[in-house]
Amino acid sequence: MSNRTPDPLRFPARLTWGVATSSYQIEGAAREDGRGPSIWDTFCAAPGKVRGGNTGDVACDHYHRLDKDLDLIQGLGVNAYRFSVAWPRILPAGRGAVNPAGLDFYHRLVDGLLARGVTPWATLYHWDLPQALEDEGGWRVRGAAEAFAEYAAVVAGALGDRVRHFITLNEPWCSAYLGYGIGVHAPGATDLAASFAASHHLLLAHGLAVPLIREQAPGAQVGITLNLHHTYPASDSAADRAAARRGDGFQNRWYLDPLYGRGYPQDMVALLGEASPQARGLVRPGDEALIAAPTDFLGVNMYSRAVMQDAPGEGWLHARQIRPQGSEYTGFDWEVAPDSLTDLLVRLEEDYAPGAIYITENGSTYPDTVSEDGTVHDAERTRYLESHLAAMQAAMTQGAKVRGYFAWSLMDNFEWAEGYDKRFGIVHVDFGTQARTLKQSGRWYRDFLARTRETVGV
Ligand code: IFM
Repeated sequence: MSNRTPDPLRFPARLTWGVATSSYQIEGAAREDGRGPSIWDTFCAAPGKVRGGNTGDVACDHYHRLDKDLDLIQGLGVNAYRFSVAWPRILPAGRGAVNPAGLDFYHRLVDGLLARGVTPWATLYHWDLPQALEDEGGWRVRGAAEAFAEYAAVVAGALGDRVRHFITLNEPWCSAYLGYGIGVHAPGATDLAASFAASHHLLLAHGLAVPLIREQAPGAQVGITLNLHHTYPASDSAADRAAARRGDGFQNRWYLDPLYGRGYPQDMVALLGEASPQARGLVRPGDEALIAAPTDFLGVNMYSRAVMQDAPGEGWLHARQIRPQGSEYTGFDWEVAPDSLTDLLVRLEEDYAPGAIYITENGSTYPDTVSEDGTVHDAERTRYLESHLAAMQAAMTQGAKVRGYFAWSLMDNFEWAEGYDKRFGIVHVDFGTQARTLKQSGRWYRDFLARTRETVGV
């Protein structure tokens, strides 16, 4: 943990302060009201893919506990809530017939938020691809991008009179690389070329969707969320500095460069060789212009940093991420590195100048338990939260146009391949009883927001 003293945290007025979740991680009701199967239903059903054989069938049962969960959100004093829409609830077969019951759930969610004075932020894709599209090749093929554009237009048309903030994709790096490259996420493929094909089709999906969302929801703010790691060399050697540059290319520039009109980074295209979507003829003339469709904001999901060391012959990147000694680590073994958030935000401003930056996820997992006194004493998460808010504040004083922050996550939920083993919530969930308990970190966030509201207004 850094030695920074986070207090007093002082932010300007009119920032967005929220909590975030995603559909498959919290909703449950996996087979209700006409929802079609998603790649995560299939992945969870395959033996050995998810810790403990856990699934999102019930998750936090949010689908059935909507009103109480909205009260919980309101009680935190946030002014925004970031959720995701489950594509298979809206278009059970991925495209074509719209399922009105699926849309109805999000109408109730959005209306319920607005009635409580909370601004809805809708993410359109947080990894639950309809299985019917995966059966056609999934993100490996261009058809998924076209289907996503159709779906985005349906959701923006239905909700856009009340939802004024749309995020097209959440963390396309994860969908592409974890899902198609190393197989630890759905659909579980292990093929480098497929993962880079997927990354291109995901970016294309975003680019095709942006103008359609604008058409259906005039005046709405549209952006994309990336998971970014500021990248550092393990030593000052030229080799390690080059490894850090490659790590940055893989994790950050592969997405940022085309989104901000620079096209795909040529050093990475060369490194990928035959596995690149360019070599395979998947990047058609005009695609890069579509991907660079102007957006209103960049969503940044930040959890840690990457320290890279040169490793000739190791994987296609010839680099490895090292685990720095003497650092603090979360329950996921992710290094706690708040200063890297400042570096990241300042770098994004300098290199890409997005119209606005929102931290759309930031948080940590620890093995929390409810003590006998009924409290979850998660001091580490509270420190994590405080230190990262201080890091965001530092970046703002250095000129980064950060306009909001969403804590990940509102509540403990289905943490993908880790099942229910990793808890990221500021609200504890007992998955046996579905009891929700505000953790100390949640109380801290609520009190911080109340102080901020008093001093500058939220
Ligand atoms: O839970 C995930 C979320 O779905 C995407 N970003 C990272 C979180 C923690 O792993």
